[in-house]
Amino acid sequence: MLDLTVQSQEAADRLGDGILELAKYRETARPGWTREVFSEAYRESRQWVSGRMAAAGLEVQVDSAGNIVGRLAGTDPKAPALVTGSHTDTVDGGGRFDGVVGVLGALEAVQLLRESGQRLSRDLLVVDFLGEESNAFGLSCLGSRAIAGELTPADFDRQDYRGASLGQAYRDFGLDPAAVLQTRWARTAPLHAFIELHIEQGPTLEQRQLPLGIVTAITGIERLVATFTGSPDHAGTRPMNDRKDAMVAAAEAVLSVRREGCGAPNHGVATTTRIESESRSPNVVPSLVRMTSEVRSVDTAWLSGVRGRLAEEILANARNLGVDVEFDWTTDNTVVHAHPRIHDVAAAAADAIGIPWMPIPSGATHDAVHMAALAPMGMIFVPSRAGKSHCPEEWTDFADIATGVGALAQTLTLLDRTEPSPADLT
Ligand code: HGY
Ligand code: MN
Ligand code: MN
Repeated sequence: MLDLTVQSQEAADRLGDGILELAKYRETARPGWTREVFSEAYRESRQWVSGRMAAAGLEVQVDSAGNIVGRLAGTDPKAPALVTGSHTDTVDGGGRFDGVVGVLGALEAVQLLRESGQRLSRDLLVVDFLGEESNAFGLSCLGSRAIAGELTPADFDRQDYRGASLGQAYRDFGLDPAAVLQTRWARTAPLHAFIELHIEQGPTLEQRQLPLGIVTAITGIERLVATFTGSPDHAGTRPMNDRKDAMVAAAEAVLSVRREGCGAPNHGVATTTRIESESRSPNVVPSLVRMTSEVRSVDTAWLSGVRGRLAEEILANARNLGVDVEFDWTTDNTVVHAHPRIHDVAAAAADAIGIPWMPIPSGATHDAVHMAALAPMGMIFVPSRAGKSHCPEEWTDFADIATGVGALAQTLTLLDRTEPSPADLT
């Protein structure tokens, strides 16, 4: 067994330098580290990522869906490829590690394999997936959905709050929606496995003082945009018992969403991230209010009942206020389980190089959800300081990332040698 643990301070420093270098590409008018999909900062950062992949000795190309793909040739070009990677776009006001650790960490794993004289038999593809974060068009994981063939022409008609379409955003970014739809990495060229290194984005590994998590399942997400329609009135003259106040109905709905998340039997969360009133005047009873919420769980059965439970409670409360409600639900993704074989190989890899680990569900979604449609999938987590993520406080020690890189490199080495099980080919 090759000892691939990344103990060298030099590797940790190289990783850290890269992470801090990439962090310089951000929208300076926004808080934290903001590098949203289709933004200029994102466009410029992708030049840097491509250069970093080339410097790592990969053949780099951008596929027609905008994914940056670096290829490390294996000794057997006929063998189905291994794939790893993540994303480098951020949320608004985000951090420096979400997704970045999986892209730069993969490049460090390539370096580690090279330094250990290890040549994979299979090609290794390192992918920086386009637009993993959910965006104003309400569709996350744009690049990995395209690869998995999950995007539809209707998706490009989705509009942001200003009425601009996703298709136009792609065109403005230099990508042709028609070509994006053709990108799917068809099953005819089967992939051997997909493994993604990522920060945990939660507090568990740090609380348990463990350097590594091996993901068991990735949460499903139900997204809701609820539109409350009441009646506009003069805020100073309409009596309180005779109003159809859309804002009050929405406020009650926010608490219904929160109670739903707090009542989940297993891992379950529910968040309302936006309330918008059409009226701009401070002296008008709100008549049109839009609420954006999401509910997540790795418990498929509980999550499947969310729409009915919330609609019933929100409708009843709104009707008591004389307010109508329309629900626009989207399943961002269903619960996806890591492939048992990939989970076990990652566990064996961690054991082989003496890294303690725990099995862990992912409350965040990832490109791995969509890559699971193309190949047996697994994920490796490294700790997040204080469990903070999607905010400027997001931090993971470089030495912890280097440990995750060692586990990734070892996992890739073991996967390279394992044959697919019959279940993989169904
Ligand atoms: O929303 C998520 O879970 C991921 O960070 N895109
Ligand atoms: Mn991420
Ligand atoms: Mn994220």
